[in-house]
Amino acid sequence: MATKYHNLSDYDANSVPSGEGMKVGIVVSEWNSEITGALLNGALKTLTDNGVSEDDIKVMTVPGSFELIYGAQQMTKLPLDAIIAIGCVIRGDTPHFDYICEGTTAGLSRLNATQDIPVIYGLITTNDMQQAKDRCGGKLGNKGDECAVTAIKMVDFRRRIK
Ligand code: DLZ
Repeated sequence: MATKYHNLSDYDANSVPSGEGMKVGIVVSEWNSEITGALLNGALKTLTDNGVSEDDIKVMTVPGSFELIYGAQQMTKLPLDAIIAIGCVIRGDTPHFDYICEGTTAGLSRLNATQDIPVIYGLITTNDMQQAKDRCGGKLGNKGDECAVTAIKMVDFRRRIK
């Protein structure tokens, strides 16, 4: 979580294993594409900065954040080491926000716990567009960076536990 003490793009490069040879899938929601595109770019840059080859990254889009669950589940069938799910839900005037956030979070959590490869939670849930901009390359960094570092660390975790 971004706090005034923690920037989403800050990480200790020495603590990140090499991503060389890791295959990473990214499923991205088209809703709020200005935000999700920036999150995707952050994730791509941080993955490749840490050794993941562009050829080993597969990006797929889905219409909305709720579809991230199905999209990520389908991508687990591919020869990938981790999947990053990227979406942005912005609060509106109806309870729809809560249903999408809760449904998507529960679905991605279930996948993360039941699939063989880690599913990384890249869903931004904010009260307004400015809060989203702050978290996709703005004053609080980019959650895409955080997701990329987490994906590499979790692939390394799985390799070490085997
Ligand atoms: C319907 C909807 C609404 C109102 N808001 C968002 C949003 O802020 N972010 C997002 O990613 N998706 C939104 N959606 C679309 C739903 O995620 C989903 O695509 C539709 O309900 C169809 O299943």
